[in-house]
Amino acid sequence: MLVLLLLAMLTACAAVPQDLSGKMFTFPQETNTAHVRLTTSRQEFRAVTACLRFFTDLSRNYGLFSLATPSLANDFLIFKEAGNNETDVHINNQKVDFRGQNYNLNTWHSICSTWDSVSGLAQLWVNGKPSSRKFVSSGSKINGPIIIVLGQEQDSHGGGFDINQSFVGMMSDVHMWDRALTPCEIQNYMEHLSFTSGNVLSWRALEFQTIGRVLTEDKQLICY
Ligand SMILES: *[C@@H]1O[C@H](CO)[C@@H](O)[C@H](O)[C@H]1NC(C)=O
Ligand SMILES: *[C@@H]1O[C@H](CO)[C@@H](O)[C@H](O)[C@H]1NC(C)=O
Ligand SMILES: [Ca+2]
Repeated sequence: MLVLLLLAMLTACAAVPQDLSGKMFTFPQETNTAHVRLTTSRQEFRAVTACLRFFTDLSRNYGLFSLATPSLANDFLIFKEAGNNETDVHINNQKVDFRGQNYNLNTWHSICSTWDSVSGLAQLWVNGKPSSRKFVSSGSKINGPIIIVLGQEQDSHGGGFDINQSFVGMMSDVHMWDRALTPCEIQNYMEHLSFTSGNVLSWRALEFQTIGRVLTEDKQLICY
């Protein structure tokens, strides 16, 4: 009974939104278990934008943002390929690749991906630079129950993690919207100017649960 009560309390705690301004998630170890699960009540999307900032020294491939539904493990996925020149965006298990947006190791990067089902186009923004707008999937929607995971790439709904696709490093400022942001809004995010928080996921009111060794730490700022 006590255990049940404790479990209920822990679950309740996990659901309380936290303001993570000035914080980051640290993924300090290569595992096939450690991850963060993000919770939202929104379950149906005809358009999305997801933005986050990350820091890593990985040159192998890894997942940056993994949204799965029971039938589609890659219903919305941002996936970095090995080497440094290709990042894939998957929608409804369809993949499109964006090339030539290489980013250096050991420095913070801002990344956003947009998609809308009317045009079917996805676009990837890296450090203020847009990609070509490319077709990935149209006329469909992302339909929950959704599970959103940071730190691992889902090959099944909430699982199927591969240690060789795990993320090691830090992540911050994760936001998600149910529409494609305008280029101006994306620039504002990337340049740390004022922007409207995500209405699906907001770093300023994030409902999340960490599993395994993931730390919530103060973002390290450079002193002048
Ligand atoms: C990535 O592109 C750069 C030039 O932008 C090139 O020098 C490098 O070889 C490419 N790396 C890979 C792994 O393709
Ligand atoms: C991960 O990569 C290492 C080194 O390339 C390899 O030895 C190992 O078998 C891989 N593990 C999985 C689960 O694929
Ligand atoms: Ca995988």
